[in-house]
Amino acid sequence: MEYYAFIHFSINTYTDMAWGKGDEDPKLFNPTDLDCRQWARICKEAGMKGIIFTAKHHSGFCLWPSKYTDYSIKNIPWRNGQADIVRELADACKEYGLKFGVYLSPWDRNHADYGKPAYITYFRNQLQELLSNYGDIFEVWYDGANGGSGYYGGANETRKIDAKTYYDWPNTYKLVRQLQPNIVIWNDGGDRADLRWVGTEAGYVGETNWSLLNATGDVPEEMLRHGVENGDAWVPGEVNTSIRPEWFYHEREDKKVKTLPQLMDTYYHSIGRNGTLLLNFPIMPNGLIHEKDEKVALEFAQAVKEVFAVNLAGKARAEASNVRGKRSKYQANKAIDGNKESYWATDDGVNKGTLTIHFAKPTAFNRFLVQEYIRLGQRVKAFALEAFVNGAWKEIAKETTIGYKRILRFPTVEATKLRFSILDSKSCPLISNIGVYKAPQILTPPLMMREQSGDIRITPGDPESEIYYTLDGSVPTLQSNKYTGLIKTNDGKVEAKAMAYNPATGKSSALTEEKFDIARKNWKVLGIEDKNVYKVLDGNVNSSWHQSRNAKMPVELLIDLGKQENLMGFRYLPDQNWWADGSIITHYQFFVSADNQEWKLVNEGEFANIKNNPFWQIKTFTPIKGRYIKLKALQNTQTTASGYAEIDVLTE
Ligand code: FUL
Repeated sequence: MEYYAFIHFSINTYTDMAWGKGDEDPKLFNPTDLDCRQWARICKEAGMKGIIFTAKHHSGFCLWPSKYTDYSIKNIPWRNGQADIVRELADACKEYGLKFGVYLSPWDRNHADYGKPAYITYFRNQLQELLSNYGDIFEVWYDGANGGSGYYGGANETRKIDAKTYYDWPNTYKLVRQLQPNIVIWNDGGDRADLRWVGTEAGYVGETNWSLLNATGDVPEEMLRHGVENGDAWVPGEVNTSIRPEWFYHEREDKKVKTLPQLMDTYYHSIGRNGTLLLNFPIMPNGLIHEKDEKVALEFAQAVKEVFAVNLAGKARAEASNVRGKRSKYQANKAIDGNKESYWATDDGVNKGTLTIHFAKPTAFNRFLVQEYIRLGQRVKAFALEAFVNGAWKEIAKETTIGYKRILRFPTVEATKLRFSILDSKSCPLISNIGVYKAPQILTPPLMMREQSGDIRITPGDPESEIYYTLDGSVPTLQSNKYTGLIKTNDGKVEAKAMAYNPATGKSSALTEEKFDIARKNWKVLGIEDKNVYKVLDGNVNSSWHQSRNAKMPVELLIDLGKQENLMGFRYLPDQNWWADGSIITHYQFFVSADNQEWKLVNEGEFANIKNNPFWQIKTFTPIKGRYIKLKALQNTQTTASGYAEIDVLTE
């Protein structure tokens, strides 16, 4: 399956939220132009093999007319309550030759019984509906977000559950397998299923990636990311990520759709690391996928096709240090014959070996693809790659696992021979496929940041490229300013645009666009001695600061803006390396003051799904004049040490 789609659509599409609370008015749901065939067409053209659909997200709102609840599309004016989107999508998938899967959130912020045993019956009844009435379901996705505040039938309270025991997964799995014997069950790791979460929604799995876990015991982040070398349960990793920063549609993200280079990175960091890729499309309120998402998804498919169009090893000669029983069935060329069912194998007990590819003439390449014959298990623990350049072997890479598929990227080399060495393996290695490719260069859009001084720094993603930029909102061309170092600005707002250009190929990158608000030049963080606190104002998204571990919640960050401003919102970026150290604020209050004496609460609430998706949180409020701001963290993902990468304001 390698590559398939997630589709996020629910009641919160209409409230601009990441998670519905469960009390949203169902009448809001009104996809005037709904067209599931558009979704299926795009996924098909994008080279995806199936679609997993959010039949019910955390809000509890059902996109099929479930018998077991009133909180569904059967009770809304749209199409007189006669629609069934699960059915429409299942039919569209059939038409386009795609597999169909469902996401059913265990956490239900609408249901009165959530947290009680009765809810488990409800949940299973819903599974029964979804897995019985819509044909073959290839995957069921449960989601690990569990318990918290919600509407819960009007109780409006916080409900905690013990995720290990509450859902009684073993019995639910039995039911699932009975209803859909060929299904793949996804789980976040806690209860072993068929596929595991990789511990992040950022679009990557570990470079070392075993498709194994232990059948019992806890599954910490580390194991989600890398699997377990000697695990006894086959649970490969699935990399789930969205084509935009968030899972649901938000108009403000129309300019934040991932770029082709970002998606290519995701490809190499998921499919290229023995994972599958589940890429999400958010559906707009009108019921369609946005044209920008479509465009880049199709470009992505085309770019992947171009990279892997010609296997340069295909016409080469392969030679191996050892061949199992010296039989032609297992000889070296079985790895380059284009047939995944045949493989190169060594004798029992020979867990090391080399396979050398001799090119007919000096050949330039920058990608290496290798696959194990996975039906007989994942075996290789370490391997290296060398190229024969100017009469000598030059090491290109030294890596660990391979698994179903491993792809390496490296700067172009021209060589007459390529040596693939297995340095260690659990038992004799079985290599079913090797590919050598010359990928065309894709220019990465440059990174742009505004330092606390107000100066703008632009960093290219590719050392061979030049950068051109504008500060007036126009699209940069080769006639625009060429970036040579920090750009001085006045202290006001700046709309900056930049692109990278490669003079060798004449190609340019996608555009980077940033709207910077006022400069933070004269801002002072009050009441904190630690100078590192200024990392929250330095514009560098990768640097961060944390409140002391001993500080008890709530904690505050108080900033003097230096002068009065017309404030209308704030932005918070959590520590981007939160699992290493920091803690992310989930519930907050934001205050403004003219004099640091009298404070006004201007905004409060939740940064929904921020832990899994730690992007910029943007909150707006009724405009107010003020010189001092205070972000009060009420709750965070850990109990201590609130972490901040950046704090910024929005002004009128
Ligand atoms: C998360 C959810 O909380 C998000 O809203 C989204 O559905 C994502 C796929 O999983 O845990």
